[in-house]
Amino acid sequence: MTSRRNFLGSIGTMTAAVSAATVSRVAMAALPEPAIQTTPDTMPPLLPKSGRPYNPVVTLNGWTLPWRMNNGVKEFHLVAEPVVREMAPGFKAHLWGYNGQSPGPTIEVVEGDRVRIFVTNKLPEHTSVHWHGQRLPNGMDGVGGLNQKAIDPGKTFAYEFIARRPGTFMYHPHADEMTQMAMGMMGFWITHPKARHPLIEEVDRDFVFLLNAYDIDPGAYTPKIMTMLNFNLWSWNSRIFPGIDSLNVRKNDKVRIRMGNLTMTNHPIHLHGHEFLVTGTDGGPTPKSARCPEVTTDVAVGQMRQIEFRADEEGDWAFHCHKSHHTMNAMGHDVPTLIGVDHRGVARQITNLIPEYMVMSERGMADMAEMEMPLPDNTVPMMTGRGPFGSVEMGGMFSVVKVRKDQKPGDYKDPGWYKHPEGTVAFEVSGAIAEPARFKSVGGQSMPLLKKPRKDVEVHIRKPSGPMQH
Ligand SMILES: [Cu+2]
Repeated sequence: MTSRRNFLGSIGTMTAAVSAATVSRVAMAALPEPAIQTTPDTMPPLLPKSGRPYNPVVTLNGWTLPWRMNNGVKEFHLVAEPVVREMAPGFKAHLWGYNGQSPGPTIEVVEGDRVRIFVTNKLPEHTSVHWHGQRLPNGMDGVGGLNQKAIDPGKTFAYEFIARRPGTFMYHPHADEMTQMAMGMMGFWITHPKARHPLIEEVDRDFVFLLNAYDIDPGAYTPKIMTMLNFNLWSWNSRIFPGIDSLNVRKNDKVRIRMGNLTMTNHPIHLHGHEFLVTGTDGGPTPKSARCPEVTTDVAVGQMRQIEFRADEEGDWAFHCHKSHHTMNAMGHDVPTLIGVDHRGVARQITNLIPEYMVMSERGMADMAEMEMPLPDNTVPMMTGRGPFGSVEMGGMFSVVKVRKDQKPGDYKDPGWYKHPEGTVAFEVSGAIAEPARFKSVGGQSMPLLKKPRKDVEVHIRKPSGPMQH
């Protein structure tokens, strides 16, 4: 009964709505049947069948949770449960999530909607749900122990509030948080504006995804939950390249992409070929005077960013985290750099003992992506993805924005590779190369050393080696 009082209290002056919102305890007991998703594919936008109209979002490799209207209240049913998530073709992880997948489904509502979310706990331990960024009664904020009793296994709790502020939000547990987020429990939340909003533009395409990270040893199925920094899988919506779908748009579409970061480090997200504006965060729409053109925006831990741009350049444009080790998949962290080391003799000796042995990285690491070395079961190569010109040599947080003039409005299907107009692809040049002019003088610094070292020092760059502090 406490939660009912909170809900009615939060409605405040909406007296007329109170009676409509009053549901008998019998009706409360009849939970909406939970929708379960069985595939990791990007689902088409869920057009609202009831309630106020809005332009729905598209969740990258995800889906939106259907709801039912119950006496003017939008009712959703989340089921917290262990799931098997395909992170890339051929690689399945045993995670925790909601309604069959990790992350959970996107929840879409409209500003002013009265919302009731049932949360059923099918995990082996207690949980709770925190509605990140929302204005709501304190007892609905979902911090286990602080705002509510945690939801024990087998129990169902209801959260009720009014979606007061339009914007970009997320949800995640606030009970044994480190374990439950390391296992993949999180989801996106959009509150659409109820009318034209001076700071929220209408767009043609609106994509959403969460940045998340896992530590799963090659060949294993379950993330290590005690990892604090050295995660080895950098994912968008629990998918890693080449498992992340492309963002397919029509030329001249106005495109919005919303991202939230639930990893333990920041991610500078970079788009090729276009400039974008950061138009909002989980704090709300960004004032127009504070928007400046960018091609990279950093999404810090626990932050959300929404970017907008006019997709006016046709092509296949890379879209990725700019930390180069976040566009790689699982690898050992202790790989020494062997660039420039000739180890043919050593390789021949080892090959006598282990026939599949291959030396990595004497010319860099691109060889690995091209050769696709034999791997343990259930993992993906560190760098892979076949493009029209060869291996893309990427992994992790990488996808492609595909801009096509013949992509139909509302069509999100992959149009295939871009066909470059004649003469617009970088090309090989043959013939003799002139000796470059080089500066002869060394140094030139304004403050010369008092005493020069007797011998010049030359260093070799060794990267990557040793643990990476992300
Ligand atoms: Cu990153």
